[in-house]
Amino acid sequence: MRQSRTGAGDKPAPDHTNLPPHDRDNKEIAELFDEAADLLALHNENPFRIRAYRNAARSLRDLDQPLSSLTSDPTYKLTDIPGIGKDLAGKITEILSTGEFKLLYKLRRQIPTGTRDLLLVPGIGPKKARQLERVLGIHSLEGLRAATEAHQLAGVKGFGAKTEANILTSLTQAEAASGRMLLDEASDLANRLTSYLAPTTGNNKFEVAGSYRRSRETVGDLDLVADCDDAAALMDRLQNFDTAATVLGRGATKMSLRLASGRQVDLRVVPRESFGAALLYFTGSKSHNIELRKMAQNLGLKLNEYGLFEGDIARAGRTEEDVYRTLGLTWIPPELREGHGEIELAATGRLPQLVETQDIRGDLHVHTDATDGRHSMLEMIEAAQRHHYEYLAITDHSQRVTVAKGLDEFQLQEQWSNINKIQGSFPDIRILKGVELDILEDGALDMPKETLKEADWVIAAIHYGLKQSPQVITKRLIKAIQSGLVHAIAHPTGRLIGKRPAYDFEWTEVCKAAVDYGCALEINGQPSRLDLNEQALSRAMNYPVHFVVSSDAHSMNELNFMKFAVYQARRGGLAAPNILNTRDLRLLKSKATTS
Ligand code: DGT
Ligand code: CA
Ligand code: CA
Repeated sequence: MRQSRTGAGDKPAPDHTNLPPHDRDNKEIAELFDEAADLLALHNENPFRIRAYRNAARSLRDLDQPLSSLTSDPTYKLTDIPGIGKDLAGKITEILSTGEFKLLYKLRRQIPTGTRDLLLVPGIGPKKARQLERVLGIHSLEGLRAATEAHQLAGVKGFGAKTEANILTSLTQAEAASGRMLLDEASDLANRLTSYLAPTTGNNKFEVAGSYRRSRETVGDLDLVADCDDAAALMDRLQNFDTAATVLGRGATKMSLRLASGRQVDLRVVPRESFGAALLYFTGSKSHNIELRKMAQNLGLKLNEYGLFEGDIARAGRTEEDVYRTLGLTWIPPELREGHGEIELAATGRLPQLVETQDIRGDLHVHTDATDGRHSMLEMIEAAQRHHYEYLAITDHSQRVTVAKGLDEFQLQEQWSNINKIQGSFPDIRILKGVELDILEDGALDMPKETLKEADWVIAAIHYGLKQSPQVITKRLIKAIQSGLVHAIAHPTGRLIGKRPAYDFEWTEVCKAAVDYGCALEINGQPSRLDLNEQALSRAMNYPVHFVVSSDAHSMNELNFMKFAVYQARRGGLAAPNILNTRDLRLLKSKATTS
């Protein structure tokens, strides 16, 4: 067993035997260091730096004394641990004292989830993941499957036919485990479950927690948390939600169910006084929970799904607010609970005032049956009125998008004169004459300038030539922005979740042009797009650029997709003033160069 140093002079080594076992710390910090090493390697960082994190992780796992007790000895030096130099000792102190690890948050923000998912496949480490990304442009498990099935892997350096075959086998497993719901499916299921269970949950507390409550862009399973006098009755009812469901497990307070659709639902029933702590725990994320638990430990408290305890005495637990307050934090909105530095912001009162769905005054991206929408313009306007919007932009496709029956200038002008005619019948909502304008492969606009000058609202988008180089895409976007005729760029990265990676471009150049020309960037609420997503937002927010949130509705019902755009904006930390369509119509256009 490793001994604490007795230090200089007469000071005896402290007796750790009475301390609670904190040996979780060693393992958890080792895990964080391993993750940091993986992400640094994905970044192609200095190999020595990567190896330092890996060695340190191994050292911490081998250590047979809890770090927290070692550090409470003032004579002990972390640098005495093999493989821990000054820099890493500082990181350990940071994690132990603040519960945070800033470098890791930064790395997590910088690397898209899809790329990180590749590391879940056995046989693929950071080096291979980078190779796949560089040579074949693979950014997701889906992309990896397509390339593997097309036998493209065998030709890549470091991969042979055998590796390819192995990857194909392990992929199936990885995908089966990671079959995830898009937000509309998760939201429908959550709503159906909530109303189905309402007769049993009655006046008690009930909430859908997990990644769903955090509005992550995809959801693995639904986690229900209830406080209920009769747990068995609630479970019986849940079991009958879907008669073809399989019960994966059932105990006195928890149950897991696989629905006929293959989706999993977990239920946890807790006493009333624990509801807040349980909701907090099952909302996650895991990294957020780990940081909170560390904070609690630093205050001499213990946090779990039953409450925040001092010895055996509960200090908080009934509500989330109570728990956060007792830890010295303001309540943190679920969308921010990803372990990206939100706890520090909450501790210092610097959390942003996140935008809310009620702040949104109009939808600026909507299609009709003139192109690929399902409902007529009148139907879309009436539906928008039910959302109490003050304005609505009709933005059908321009001609280049032939698959969507895109409009030419004459058809567009006809639609606009139609808007002029009917506006009088809708005194409460202003209909904006708009278009979703294609940015052609050479950056030219898919509509004559003269026509565009008459538009109230032009959103421009790239639908073709998505595989062009980042330099070419950058030029296209900038050329469109510099035309001075474009109010916003729609779905700016073009990604489709699980189907198509984002195209890349020079963010600095595009964002600077957007700022200079008063062109906003869209956060698109289509569940398969959610574009910009939180990683993209954190890049774009380095510039004083404006955003719009849109539904991109292709039917009346899809106007509801606005909420998904708002959730992603919240995940990106956006406040109402960052978003143009929280504004009054007169203040809507941020354009500096045209009017
Ligand atoms: P998902 O379902 O994959 O989209 O993601 P989550 O975040 O809903 O994860 P899930 O369903 O596995 O667990 C729900 C929450 O429970 C999770 O966000 C945090 C909490 N939790 C689960 N496992 C652990 C754990 O090992 N440690 C800690 N601290 N929290 C956990
Ligand atoms: Ca979940
Ligand atoms: Ca779960």
